[in-house]
Amino acid sequence: MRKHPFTGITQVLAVAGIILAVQRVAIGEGTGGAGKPESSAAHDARMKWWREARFGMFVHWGLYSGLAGTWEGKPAGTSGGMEWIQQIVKADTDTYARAAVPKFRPKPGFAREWAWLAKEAGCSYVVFTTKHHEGFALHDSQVGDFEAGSILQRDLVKEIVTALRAEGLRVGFYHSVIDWHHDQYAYALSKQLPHPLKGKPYPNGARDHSRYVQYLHAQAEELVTHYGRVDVLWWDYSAQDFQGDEAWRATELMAMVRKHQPAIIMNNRLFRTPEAGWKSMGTDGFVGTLDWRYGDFITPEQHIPDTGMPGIDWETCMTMNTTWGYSEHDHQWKSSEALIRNLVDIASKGGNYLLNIGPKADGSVPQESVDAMRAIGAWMKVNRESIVGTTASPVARPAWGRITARESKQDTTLYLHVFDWPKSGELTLEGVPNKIRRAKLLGGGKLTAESRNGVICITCPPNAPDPVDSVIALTLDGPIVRLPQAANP
Ligand code: JFZ
Repeated sequence: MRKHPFTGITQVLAVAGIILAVQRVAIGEGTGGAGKPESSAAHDARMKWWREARFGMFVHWGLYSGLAGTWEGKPAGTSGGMEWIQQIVKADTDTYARAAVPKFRPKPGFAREWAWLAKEAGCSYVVFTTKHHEGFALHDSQVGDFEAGSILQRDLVKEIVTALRAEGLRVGFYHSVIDWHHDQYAYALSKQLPHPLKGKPYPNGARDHSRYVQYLHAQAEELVTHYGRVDVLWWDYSAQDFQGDEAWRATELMAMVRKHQPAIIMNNRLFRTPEAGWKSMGTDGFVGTLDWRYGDFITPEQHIPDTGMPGIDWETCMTMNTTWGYSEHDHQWKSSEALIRNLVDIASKGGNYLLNIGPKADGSVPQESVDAMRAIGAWMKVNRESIVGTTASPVARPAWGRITARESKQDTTLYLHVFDWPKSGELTLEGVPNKIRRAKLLGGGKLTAESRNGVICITCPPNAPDPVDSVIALTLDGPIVRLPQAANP
């Protein structure tokens, strides 16, 4: 809710303030805002919890959730991101708001259900949309009126953060720098970024993009100062032709966030350059390097990289059906088997899995997503130690599944994730010469393991304990000797 509307003299003073701020940047103060480069040790310390977490829940929720993929009584589509519905139907923001606002009715206590679900599934963190491309902010903002404070007299960000913290979950804010509502967002500056009015003249005359950027920074500052510790900032997104300092004053934006939240972890989507890990447009191509000034991790979307990337932190975000925001028309749900195996595949390559739910307008979670999260949770209850706190496999990917690892000074535990249980009654692992200490099945049951001609052979019961993924914890002496052919799968 806007408490101090800019009018008359205050507006003049505010604009003067902006001009002064811009001048200060121009003469050097605040440029290269990240300051001194961070040491590797400091970076590792900051990334520690995130690297251990391996599994987070993503939430896409906004006005689009109430439209549910339907515009004027007809499906806007049956697959793909329905949080883009304003763009799909090319609605201006007033038309969109008139249709969507009356439908967005969060029920009391909705956020606790999200938190319980994430906790039950075994997630360590939750990243949720504080504002998506539609421009509607879920917090009670003082610098705008297209936000929950003005429209619902609620602070939904506060409700969500409170619920997540109560379950001991880490908190991440997704925040869109693309904005289809703000009347100074100069969409004509980019050919590559989406906007419902793209190709049309600005309906309100010339736009001053710097005023939008001022608003973007002000809302981001509210988000990182009003809600206690924020663990992740998940920016979205930039294009080759519009990105970084030019589009968002990104270096300054990141420095401001870091000033208030020194330990925060941010993604790479304020930029679209090789230094920020990007190959080009799209969300699957990444170069093998990342300069931390542009983000702490890269963000493969709907895609699991073929191999891990040594030295680069990454997080695959993925939908359970094909849309991020709720759609009543999308029934292409992935099986819980596929989701569990994705989590394992990602962990075996040293990445994180950020799995999305798209709650409805009242905040309730679609039953299919509740069921899937619970199925993952049931698997995690037995097998959590093979995911949380593990590292990428030090040995090549076996034909029967995946491997995650936990190394200590004295020994190494390899978690053998068996997707295809051996019909022969024997599971083999090649290329690991270490002496065997013990083998056991997670969930109970000792197994015999022996080394024959340098091949580890584990005798297995006839039926798979878990048809999705049975995990054998194989503990070996010392560190794993990484053989040249055993490159990280
Ligand atoms: C973005 C959003 O547009 C989408 O709605 C969702 O929030 C997802 C997690 O992130 O998706 C993108 C981002 C970039 C491209 C495509 C989709 N791109 O560069 O082509």
